Amino acid sequence: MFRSGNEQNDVTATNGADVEASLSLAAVDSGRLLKELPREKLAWMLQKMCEVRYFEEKAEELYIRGLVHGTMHLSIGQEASAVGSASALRPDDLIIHHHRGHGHTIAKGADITLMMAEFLGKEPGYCRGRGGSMHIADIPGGNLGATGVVGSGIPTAVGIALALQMHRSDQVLLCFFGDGASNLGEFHESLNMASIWKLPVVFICENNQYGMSMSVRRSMNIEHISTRAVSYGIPGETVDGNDVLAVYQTVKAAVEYARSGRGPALVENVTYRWRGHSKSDRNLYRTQEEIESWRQRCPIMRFKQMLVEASVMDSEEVETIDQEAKATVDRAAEEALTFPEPSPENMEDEVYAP
Ligand SMILES: Cc1ncc(C[n+]2csc(CCOP(=O)(O)OP(=O)(O)O)c2C)c(N)n1
Ligand SMILES: [Mg+2]
Repeated sequence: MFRSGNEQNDVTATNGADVEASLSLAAVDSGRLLKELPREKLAWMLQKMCEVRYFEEKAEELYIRGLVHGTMHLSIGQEASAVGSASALRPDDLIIHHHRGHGHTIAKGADITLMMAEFLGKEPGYCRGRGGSMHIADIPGGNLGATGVVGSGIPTAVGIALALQMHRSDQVLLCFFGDGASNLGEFHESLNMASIWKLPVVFICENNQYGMSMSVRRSMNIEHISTRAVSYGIPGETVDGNDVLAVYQTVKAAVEYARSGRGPALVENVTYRWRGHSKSDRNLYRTQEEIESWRQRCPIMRFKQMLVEASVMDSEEVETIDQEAKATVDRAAEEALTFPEPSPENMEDEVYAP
């Protein structure tokens, strides 16, 4: 599936409305994966996707109750992209993500209570409550964090991957960003440098159809963002980002390619965010019908159906995993709400301002 340079002009797939018709994609064999992957791994994928969904629904509830400082960006509807990608990694591999990063953080194995604490600005949180929703890093867990500056993670990823190469490490870095970020100059500069130095980084573009209110169909004249890889002589694939197994299979191939020293790859996960860009979004740029058509392709619902139809588990087992994820998030929120906030005396600790 992953070949270098100019061999790969048969990149196929989509960035648009008629997803099911146009996602022909790299040959994805979900049936084989359902048979071959250990049941525990499949159960883990479902559990993490449910935890992402419930975490963000809880985040919304806490926001409405006035308990959250600042804004937040929800990835409800995009869970398969985060979980499918992260499940292709070894535990010691790394990620760097972006402003819509709750899913990436959970998928990389974050402790939900510490994450909720950070989200609520509490002292025991991952960044001692100084970072909040957009800046959750878990360095020991291999999550190198995010910034609110769109695209900033992409050149940073090149630097981190260069460090991995210089240390002769066989770790791989996944770099998550959005369709909007792929229109920035630093995206192009970074892919070029990563390519010429054959760095161990996989660029994951989460094409959720919009950068704020700007549709991809108005902001670029290509059908598949992954075709941009051709300019840098690296492999590029577009995948149905709402199919967790398709994402897993594609990103795994890219990770193996990078780990073997052959260099970076670009994977485009085609997906959709159900909620607004942030809490100030009034959804005036898209129709309810469009949102509803993507809700019908809910990645969690689809994966549950696949698991039951393939007799990996029965519907009761699937719902038990779902309810355990909900209980984990509910417990985490209850506990995190009792945690102390940073005090005025120590508030500036670990805050860097040049
Ligand atoms: C350099 C920079 N420009 C603009 C913004 C404002 N902004 C925040 S998110 C965003 C859209 C990003 O879209 P995309 O990369 O597709 O990610 P998504 O929000 O869809 O996940 C913009 C323009 C910013 N934070 N940083
Ligand atoms: Mg986007």
